[in-house]
Amino acid sequence: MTRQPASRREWAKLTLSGAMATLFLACGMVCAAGEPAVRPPGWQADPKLLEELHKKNARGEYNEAAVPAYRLPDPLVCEDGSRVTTRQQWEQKRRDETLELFRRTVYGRRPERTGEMRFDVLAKDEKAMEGKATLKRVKITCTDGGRSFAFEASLLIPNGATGRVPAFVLINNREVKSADPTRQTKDPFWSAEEIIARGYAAAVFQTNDVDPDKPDEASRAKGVRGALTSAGKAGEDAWGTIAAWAWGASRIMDYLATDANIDASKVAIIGHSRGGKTALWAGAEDSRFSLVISNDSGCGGASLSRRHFGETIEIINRSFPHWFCGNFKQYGGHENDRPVDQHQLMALIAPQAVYVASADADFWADQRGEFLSLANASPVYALYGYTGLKLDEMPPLETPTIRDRMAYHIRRGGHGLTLYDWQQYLNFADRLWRTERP
Ligand code: GTR
Repeated sequence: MTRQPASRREWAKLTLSGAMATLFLACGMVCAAGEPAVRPPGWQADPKLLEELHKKNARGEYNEAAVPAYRLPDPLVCEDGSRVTTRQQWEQKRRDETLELFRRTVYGRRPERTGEMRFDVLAKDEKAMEGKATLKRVKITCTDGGRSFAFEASLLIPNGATGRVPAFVLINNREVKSADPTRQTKDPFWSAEEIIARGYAAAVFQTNDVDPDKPDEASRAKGVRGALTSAGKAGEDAWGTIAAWAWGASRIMDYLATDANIDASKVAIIGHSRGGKTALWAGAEDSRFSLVISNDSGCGGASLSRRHFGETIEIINRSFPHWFCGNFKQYGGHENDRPVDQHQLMALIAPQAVYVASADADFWADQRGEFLSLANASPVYALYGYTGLKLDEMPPLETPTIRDRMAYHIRRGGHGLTLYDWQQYLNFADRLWRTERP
């Protein structure tokens, strides 16, 4: 692939970022440069693909040279200006503050109590997947203060496994046939055969079953946000659909913890695109997920909004007003006013593992911003003794890079969840779950 020389403006920006990094490190101010000081090797945007976007007059910002110089909030600096240097300080102070900021200004608040849970196995097929797995259809009912909500999940468990097995939970934001539990339709979007072949269970739920993916009031009333009471205020910090879907993922985790075939200490939550945004928030809200996977999640997910590249906050709020809380609306065009950026969402997942993946042609999701976000969470992983990714370590195409509890890859092609993506996630899980540190 041809490499483009960095434009003068870009160099100026990067140098400015580097100078700022030194300055802020020196004076200990509450900010950090989000970008590496010099243009790193590794993945570079294909100029032909960018030109195509330009010709199509596609929505969104695609000029890397126009990315503004920005400062990220330092994940390790508390609201009172004090600096976190130990894992205890992070857990007792800054983590809670950060979680609260995301609840208040991005995703909104889920109900404070889980209520009473009930799990009904509606159907069981021990000869699913040509005899390789047992399929269970589970109804999950949650009741609190006389209000009740139920939805279904499906679970495929490998037959013949000795003991409890780890599980992958897919948040399916596509139609049912993209993640068909009966396996009459096999779509790589849910590579369930691969998951089972590795000895893991594969669970799935439909986002629409938990909360309809529509902005109108009638749709909202049909989902969990209509049934249960949010801890937040309507129009401000009441939960949006992403928070509702993430709540659904936690309820599946509740179920898995009761299933004698599942090792609940090894459960991965995975989603693509809006499902990827949801997976990250689910992992932040619920530290029982041992591995959190964001596939092409982009704006409001893995990518840094201060880069103002690809889909922006303004665009996403206009297209999907129901995904985030009301307070998030004020940051369209005002990214620098955000008290957090998305690297802090990844920091909230620490010390659990996080895998972020992008696609070469998926500029809408801002691949570089997704990588930089992950790398900027490294200081929090370092508190736990884990090596993270460095800002200049964005790898070339299809070269997965793994550091302790962090991993990243960018594959060929466009927006999607493919067999290649699944294989990398499974490789990482093999390593994570079988070679735990003592
Ligand atoms: C797009 C949206 C993205 C992404 C995607 C998807 O239209 O702008 O943020 O989430 O949908 O979920 O496929």
